[in-house]
Amino acid sequence: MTRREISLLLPVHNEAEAIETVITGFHNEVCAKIPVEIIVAEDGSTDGTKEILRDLAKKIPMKLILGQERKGYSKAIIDGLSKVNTRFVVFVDSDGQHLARDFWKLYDLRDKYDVVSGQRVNRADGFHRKLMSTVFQGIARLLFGLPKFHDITAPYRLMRSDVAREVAKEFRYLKESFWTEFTIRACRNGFRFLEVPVAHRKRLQGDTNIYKPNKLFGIVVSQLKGMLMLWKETRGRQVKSARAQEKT
Ligand SMILES: Nc1nc2c(ncn2[C@@H]2O[C@H](COP(=O)(O)OP(=O)(O)OP(=O)(O)O)[C@@H](O)[C@H]2O)c(=O)[nH]1
Ligand SMILES: [Mg+2]
Repeated sequence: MTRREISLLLPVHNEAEAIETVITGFHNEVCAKIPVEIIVAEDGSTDGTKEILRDLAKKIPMKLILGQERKGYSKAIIDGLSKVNTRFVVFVDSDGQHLARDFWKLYDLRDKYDVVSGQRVNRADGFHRKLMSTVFQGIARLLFGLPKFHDITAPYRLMRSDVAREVAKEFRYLKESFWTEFTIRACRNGFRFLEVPVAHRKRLQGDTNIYKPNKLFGIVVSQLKGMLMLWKETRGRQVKSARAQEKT
């Protein structure tokens, strides 16, 4: 493989303590072996992350998207996706919770499924986070008739870029849980998933940027409302049956 066929898209917000280690880790583990384009979707950082990224970009080739205002995870992912021009894209958080070496578990299955999703085994999150995920996973399954998922919100995923774009352009409601809405819509659009176990550890430094304890109640309410709106929108619309794999 000479031409780049894969992009690695990292959303970044206030990750000054971790970002250099994480990007260097992926660069050494993956970019040293296959040509991968690193795309960094950063916005709203106030802790020196932008400066670290600008310096790092002098040593490691990457596309940098820097924004002054915080966009939120979902918008950052969607904007980052607009810069992808490779056949496949891998999404991964930039806080060091995932291992670069697990990339190969996803990569090896890239031609066999539409979406290969890194199922977090021994998820290194607090009880309330795991409980929230389990409950929302159950609700999503009931409301949308999804197949059984172990980790519907998994943020480490590989897929064809056309699949990512097709589904992401429909995204509307679950701003605090992009991957839940993505998974629901992708299943309804007939895309085939495989979950692959990957490691998960505590973030390298700092604290969650999204599920802050004082925001949890608001997030739960907005997620429930979002699920309901998504259900209303999709109710009565036929689910597409699994599509044949697209040939190149
Ligand atoms: N560009 C961008 N990235 C974001 C934003 N919010 C979060 N992120 C990134 O998205 C990833 C997930 O956010 P986290 O705060 O780690 O959320 P989490 O993994 O659910 O929480 P922890 O378990 O505490 O790590 C991290 O890499 C963040 O830097 C945002 O508004 N914009
Ligand atoms: Mg995290």
